[in-house]
Amino acid sequence: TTTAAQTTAQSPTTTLITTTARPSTTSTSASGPSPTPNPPGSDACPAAPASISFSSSTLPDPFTFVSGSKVTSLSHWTCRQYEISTLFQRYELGTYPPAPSSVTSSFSGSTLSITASHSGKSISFTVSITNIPSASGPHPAIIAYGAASIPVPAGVATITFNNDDIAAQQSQSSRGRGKFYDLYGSSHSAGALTAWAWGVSRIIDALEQQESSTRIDPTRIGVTGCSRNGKGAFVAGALEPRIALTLPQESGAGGAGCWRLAKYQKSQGTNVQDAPQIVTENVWFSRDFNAHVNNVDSVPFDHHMLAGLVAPRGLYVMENPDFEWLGKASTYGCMAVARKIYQGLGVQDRFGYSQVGGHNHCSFPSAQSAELNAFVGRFLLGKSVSTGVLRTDQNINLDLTAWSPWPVPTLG
Ligand code: MCU
Repeated sequence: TTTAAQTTAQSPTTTLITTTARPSTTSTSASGPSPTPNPPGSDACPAAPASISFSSSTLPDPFTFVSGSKVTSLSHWTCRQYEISTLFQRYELGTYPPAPSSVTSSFSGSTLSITASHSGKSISFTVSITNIPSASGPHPAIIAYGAASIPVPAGVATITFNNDDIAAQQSQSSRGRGKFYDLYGSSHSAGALTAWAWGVSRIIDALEQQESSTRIDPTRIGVTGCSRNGKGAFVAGALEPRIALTLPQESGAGGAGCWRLAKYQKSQGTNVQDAPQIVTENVWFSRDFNAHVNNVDSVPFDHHMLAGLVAPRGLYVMENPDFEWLGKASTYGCMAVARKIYQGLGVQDRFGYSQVGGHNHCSFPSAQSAELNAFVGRFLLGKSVSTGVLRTDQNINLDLTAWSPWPVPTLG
């Protein structure tokens, strides 16, 4: 008894729903693993110290709080994630604001319209939802910054997000420009990556309101973007726990790369983007990061811990070794160490890093298709397929034990 694929005609009617609050915790996807709320904002977690004196030339220990106390349980880890998120926002990303007082939405044709209000101001933006499967659903979707440059598998809708509309990224002159800053003020500390993550959160708020009209399941959402937008996708996955699968493509420095490893590569003569350069190019980070770029050893985290904020949710990082600027060793080393965090949580198979060359920047190589399909299959389509990869087609010369000289506890 097979059921013929059901064709549900898209209703042209517009639904308008208003909410004043959004749930702060994440829900479980139909058959994928349950994501943990992250960061939890739990009162039980110690606040990150206001003043921190830190120095480490190797990648900082994700399993030790700034206070020196050790993470020995999953609930400690949840608090440590809260601390790590606080530190990322304080040093590098700027403040990720809580949900605004009101978010309203409507869906018509393929356009999802979203209005967010805060302190008497409001902004509106739209995203398009395409390739919604004809069966009644609800269906998973991937939010693509700019436009998808990965092949989105069948059965998954694409939500196209014009992130530049929320925060501009045109050299230094675009600081504080875009709808996020219209709402929160042009001097808000958030850099563009954080402002875009806020936009993704509002898209998910709207999807929660519009599940019956869009037929998109808000608990099975992925996020992707390439290059600068890959940094954005990575940060969205780190800051928004309702994202089930994070797919950064060729994000390089400021995404999958670690600042300390880029500094080292540069000292070895590699033309890799590093922290002092990146803040002169664009407004991806908070202005507050400028004070730290010449002394990254004093930053109490590095980007292996950005992946640690995504954990235990699905993460598949794609990189391209052919462009020196992206830092093939700094992304490989950073993510190989990130995988130790997933390992400590007992979910190493939910982590993927794959570095494959022989293609243009942001042009997806078919050699990664099976891995991408497995991650999407498991975390968005609810298939029972195996995931988990750490792969490079290069010869990377890094002593990873020396770069991460801390023990990995067994938490999960
Ligand atoms: C890898 O992402 C960036 C990189 O950080 C920039 O330095 C360069 O200008 O642009 C890359 C990019 O976004 O390419 C589309």
